[in-house]
Amino acid sequence: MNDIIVAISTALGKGAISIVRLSGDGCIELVNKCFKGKDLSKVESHTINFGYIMDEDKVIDQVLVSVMKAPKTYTREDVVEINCHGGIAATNKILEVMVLNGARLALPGEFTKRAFLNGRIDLVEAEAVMDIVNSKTEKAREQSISQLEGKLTGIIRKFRQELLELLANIEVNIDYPEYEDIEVVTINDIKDKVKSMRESLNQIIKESEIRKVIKDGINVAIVGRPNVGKSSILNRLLGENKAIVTDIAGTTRDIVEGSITLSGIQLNFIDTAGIRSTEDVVEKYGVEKSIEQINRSDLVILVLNNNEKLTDEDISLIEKVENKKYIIVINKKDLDNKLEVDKLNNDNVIYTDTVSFDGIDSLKNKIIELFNLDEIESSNVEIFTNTRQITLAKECLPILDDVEKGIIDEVPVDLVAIDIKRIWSKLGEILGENYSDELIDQLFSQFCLGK
Ligand SMILES: Nc1nc2c(ncn2[C@@H]2O[C@H](COP(=O)(O)OP(=O)(O)OP(=O)(O)O)[C@@H](O)[C@H]2O)c(=O)[nH]1
Ligand SMILES: [Mg+2]
Repeated sequence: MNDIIVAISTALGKGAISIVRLSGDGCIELVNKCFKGKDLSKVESHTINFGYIMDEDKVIDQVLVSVMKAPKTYTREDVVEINCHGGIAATNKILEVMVLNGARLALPGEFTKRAFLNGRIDLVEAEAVMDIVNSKTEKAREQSISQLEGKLTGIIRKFRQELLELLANIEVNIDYPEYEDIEVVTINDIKDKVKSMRESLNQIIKESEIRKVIKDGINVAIVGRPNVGKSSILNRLLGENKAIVTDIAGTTRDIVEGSITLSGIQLNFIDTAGIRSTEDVVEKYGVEKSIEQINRSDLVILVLNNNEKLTDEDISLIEKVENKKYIIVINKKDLDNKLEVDKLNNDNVIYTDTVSFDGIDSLKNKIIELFNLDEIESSNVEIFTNTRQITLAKECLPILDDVEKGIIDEVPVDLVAIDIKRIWSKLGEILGENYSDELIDQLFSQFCLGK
């Protein structure tokens, strides 16, 4: 039996409506005790009922109460949603009254966790719920809703079904080899099935890695020596003067961030302190942070000054970013060229002039080209959307290899069956069929309160 949980499900603040949500055995009776209006214990399921939430004989707010009886609810338990007038005081007071009457404050994600534990959704679908809430772009939302509709779940279930059929066939062959009329699964059948499954899984993993940017966006660090124009470039990319720009070298001390959407993908730009050796403690700290940002980013924009000769610091920065995706931006192109471009020997060079905006569009186009952003579509392809899913799927690949190799090496079929069971069980882990409490707690704690 599940206790009654309660949470404010809408963002707390001034708004037209707020929702206080409860789930668990007895929650309808609990709300009924504090409700003036119809007898909620007698109303039909899935009805909305007008009335008042009372604290003893004091009216707290005029409300609409949705009563949803198990099992056709979000959590598969009885659920009540109180729609009250949005506002911090009324909403908090209703929450307090519910707690005083026996409900417990829900943990983040606890409603969705119950939906999972009660078998209404699997783990992939639960993660999709969180992704929808966190979606910042249209493409990210489309991808998450397709996952919530169960497309990926469907594919995994199909793989598992095929594995089960293989196992069943193998067992029949092992247990009753003398029955000739039983459809014999030949070793080649297993090999073909396993091969095609490995190819499909591999393809989904590949697509998932390309499309990871739909959900996570792309983190772009803008780095370079002081005064080359990093902050000016950030401001031009964002279309607003977010970072302070001056002609004093060492203006930016702390990182400045800003986002834009490019071809439907979120780009998170991080402007950093100019990198140079310095004795200034604050600046030194900023420089360390800049180097850290290079390592963390998906793309580095390395800015050089067209009006100065290449320095040793520029060269050492180029070396630092060489094993990452990067674009070299030669800024201040309006000034005389002193930079030895031929020394760079690089295809990814863009010239900019932040005074006239020249080159900023070319820079954006270069980013689109580097990440193939125009070709990334969110719909119609099933993909894994987080590291947990991708890691588990990747763990299946070597086992599938082992099965194939085992067949070629004529390993006894019952040993092959053990590996097939392992793949079946790993795919089940993706759906949350065998999970550890720790993993589940950790996963749902990332959800919003009231979700
Ligand atoms: N002529 C010209 N000046 C520029 C251009 N871009 C930036 N500047 C100037 O260069 C100076 C430094 O610009 P910032 O954007 O602050 O440079 P930064 O790389 O962020 O500098 P730090 O924060 O000190 O590392 C300012 O005076 C800008 O006005 C450009 O394209 N052409
Ligand atoms: Mg700056």
